[in-house]
Amino acid sequence: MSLEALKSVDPDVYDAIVNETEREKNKILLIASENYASKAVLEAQGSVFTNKYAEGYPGRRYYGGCEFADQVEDLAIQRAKELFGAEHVNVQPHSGTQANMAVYFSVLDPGDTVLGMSLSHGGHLSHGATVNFSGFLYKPVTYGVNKDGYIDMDEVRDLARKHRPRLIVTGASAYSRTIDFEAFAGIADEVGAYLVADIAHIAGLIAAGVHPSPFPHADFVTTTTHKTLRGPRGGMIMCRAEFAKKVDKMIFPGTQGGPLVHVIAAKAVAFKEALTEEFRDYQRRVVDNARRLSDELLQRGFDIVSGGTDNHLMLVDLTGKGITGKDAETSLDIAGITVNKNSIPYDEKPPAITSGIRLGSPCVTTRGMAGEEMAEIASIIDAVINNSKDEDELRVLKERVLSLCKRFPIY
Ligand code: DSN
Repeated sequence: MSLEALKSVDPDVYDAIVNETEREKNKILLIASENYASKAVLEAQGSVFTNKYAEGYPGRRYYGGCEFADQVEDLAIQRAKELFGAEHVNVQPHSGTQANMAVYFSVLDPGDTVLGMSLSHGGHLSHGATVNFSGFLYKPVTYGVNKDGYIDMDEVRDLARKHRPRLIVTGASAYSRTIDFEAFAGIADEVGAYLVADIAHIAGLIAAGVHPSPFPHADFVTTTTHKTLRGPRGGMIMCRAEFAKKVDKMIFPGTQGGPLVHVIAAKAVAFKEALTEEFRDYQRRVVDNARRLSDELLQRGFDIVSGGTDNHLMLVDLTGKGITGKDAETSLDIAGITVNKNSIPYDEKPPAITSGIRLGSPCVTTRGMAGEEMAEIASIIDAVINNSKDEDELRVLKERVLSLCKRFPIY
């Protein structure tokens, strides 16, 4: 995209964008929740739809001139329905947390009990973390993973029977194993709870059929659109038809004003891309690459929580390596590999330090990297962790990263 106007009006922001482009080009991005959106998605998101107010829904707006906004929102809705087999779709949430908020507001009263995965075991802020609205507006009860790193469905059932939650939310930000939506639905049915599946991390895998679908098991399915789904930054709610009116009212006017029509246009583009065989193949490669990276790290003596991965991410437990997640993140970044520090289950270190790092394969797979490159990345990570304080060695390793990046250009 040409940035000529920006360059002359605001050289500071122009420089930041150029620098960010270089960063994304010359580093290996292993943040599990990130991806490279396509040029078509970027163009739609950077379009004149950013100028448009369109409060309301297609055909029922509070502003004139919404005919083309209606067109892109209808396209996004129809494509999402096709992609996920959803009865009702709302593409207006600005984020995954806002999607969850609208769902909770549509069926819960303040003080109701919500059962979700503990943030410290891989859950998400909006699943009942005490620092989030979901934790202070509702009464959170949390389940975790067992010592093997797996969600223990017996524990979930016991907690549900004991606390009788009005809503159970499943889904995670740092869980590398398949989520059994059917088992969650059985527990929710038994205790009379609504079931929300937050599929933000694995939406692309589900769309491609490489992870089981939450449909028809969940009452509500929420997601972001920018992770494995590879669309613009944003959120979405899917639900049974019976909840359609309540959900729509809780997005607008309940918790949001005007929708971001330029983002909705970009969501429509991403969903079109996700309906292709190329995308399904991409998701299969995402999972293959994560598995290969995990295997290569295991062979080099790293501990992976749960011993591996079924999806796009893994949690590396660095306890045995004598380095914190924070320091590993810093040293890896010096060598050109971007990751995030992450608490591991039963972590004794605080969240700002942590004993682990989270690695994901979506970005490197979008660049076209495959098995051999996963082996090379694991070898570089191993060398960084073993030489984390040796700046000279980290600079040498950075050359290996650069050479990989040059072979797999972005855009
Ligand atoms: N913060 C996101 C992640 O990195 O997983 C989840 O919203």
